[in-house]
Amino acid sequence: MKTKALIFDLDGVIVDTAKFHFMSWKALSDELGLFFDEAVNERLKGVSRMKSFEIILEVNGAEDRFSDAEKEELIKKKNDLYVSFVKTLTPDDMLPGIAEFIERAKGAGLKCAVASVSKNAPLVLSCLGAADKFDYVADAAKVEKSKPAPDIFLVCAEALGVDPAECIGIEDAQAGIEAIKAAGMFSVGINVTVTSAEPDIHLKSTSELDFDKIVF
Ligand code: B16
Ligand code: MG
Repeated sequence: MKTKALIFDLDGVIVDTAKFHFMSWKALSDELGLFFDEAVNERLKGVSRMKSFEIILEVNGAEDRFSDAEKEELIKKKNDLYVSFVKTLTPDDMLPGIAEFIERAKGAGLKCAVASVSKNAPLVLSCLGAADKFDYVADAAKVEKSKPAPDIFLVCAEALGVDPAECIGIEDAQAGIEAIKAAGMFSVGINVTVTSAEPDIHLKSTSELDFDKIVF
């Protein structure tokens, strides 16, 4: 394959915002008397905001405790706190090696896109000073089927005008690896907790992203 595009997940690949998600869900859970720990947080990686709250409710056997309107209000509260943490991000918070890897890819003429299910992706990228590094950022609000469905990766490939078979997807979540594979792309995993499909290449950290070994 001659790679023409790289499609990056955001949280866990470009920046570590999982800690902010954890602190925000923990604050909401404590307020509501719900159990929430790191293991539950791990299950929320790559999962949409509402689905994440539903997983927390399910873990607590509290699926029917809130109406849909109440759930919307509660996830808004969680998001307001999360956004206040995101606003503290600076360019120094990009994960190790990522900025260099993207520069190298762009220098080699590859297109780069972001396939994040986060509705805060544009804000996160702007706080990192990284918005202009990408040719396309998918709008999570407009992609109906979330990861593990391939849709968000396919939307990126289409927007870039590149065949999915000529794309490499980079992800830290199992749901994301499944999405990349279902899209027919080559997958690179970053410290994925593998419970099903293995990524084609699995690295422990973004600092191991070596352009010459990964892009072919
Ligand atoms: P938001 P990714 C995902 O981002 C996170 O991994 C996941 O934990 C979070 O619930 C989701 O974004 C939604 O984020 O509440 O900001 O819309 O890994 O797909 O970049
Ligand atoms: Mg992620």
